[in-house]
Amino acid sequence: MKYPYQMMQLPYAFDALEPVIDAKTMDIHYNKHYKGYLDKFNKVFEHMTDYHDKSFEELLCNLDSLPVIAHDGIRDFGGGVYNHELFWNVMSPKKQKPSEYFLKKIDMNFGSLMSFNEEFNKEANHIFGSGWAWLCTDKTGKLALMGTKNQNSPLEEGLYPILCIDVWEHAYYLKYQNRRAEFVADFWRIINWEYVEKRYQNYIK
Ligand code: MN3
Repeated sequence: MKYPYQMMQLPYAFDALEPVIDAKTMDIHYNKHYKGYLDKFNKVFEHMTDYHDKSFEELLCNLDSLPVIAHDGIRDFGGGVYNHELFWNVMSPKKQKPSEYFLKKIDMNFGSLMSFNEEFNKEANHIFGSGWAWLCTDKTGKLALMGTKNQNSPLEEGLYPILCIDVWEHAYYLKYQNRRAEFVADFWRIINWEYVEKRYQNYIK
C-alpha cells in the first residue's frame, strides 16, 4: 500500500442507504470511526517501513510474522480499516438479488437462501458486545459463516471474507438503539450482491 494510507471514497452519498442506514449514522461512521482507525493505523505503521509495500490482507493473514509489538495495533486498527472498507463496498442503494450462479452456491452450502438468511442473522445477533458477522469462502469456494469480536478478521483464521455486517453499536444506534436484530434484518435490503459475487469469484479462480 502507499504510506500514509488514504481513506477510501464512499461509493454512494451518506443518505443513499436510507431508510436502512440514516445519513447521520453513515457520516459519523465514515468520518469519525473509520477515519479514527485509519489515523491510528497510520501511526502504528509509520515506522514499519519494511512492511509498507504489503496489503492489509498480507498483514492480517500473517500477523505472526510481524513485530510482536505491532500485533495488536495492526489487528485492531489495520483490521478496523480493512473491515470497514469491505462493509462500505458490500452495501448499495441499488436493490439487488443474488444471481442464479450464487444462489446455487448458497443452496449447496446452506440449503436455501432463507436458511442462509436465518443463519447469518443468528450469527450477527449472537455476537456479544462489539464485532462483525461474516460470510467467508475458502480457496475451493466452500462458504462459511463466522462471527468475530472487535476488529478481528476471518483472514487470521485462513478464511476470506466476502460479505460482512458491522454490529458495533456505532453502526446502528442512532436509528435502531437497542434493536440490533431489526438493523440486521433491514441490512438485507442493501446488500451489494454484485460486489459480493465478484469478490467470491476473484478469490476462488
Ligand atoms: Mn464500524
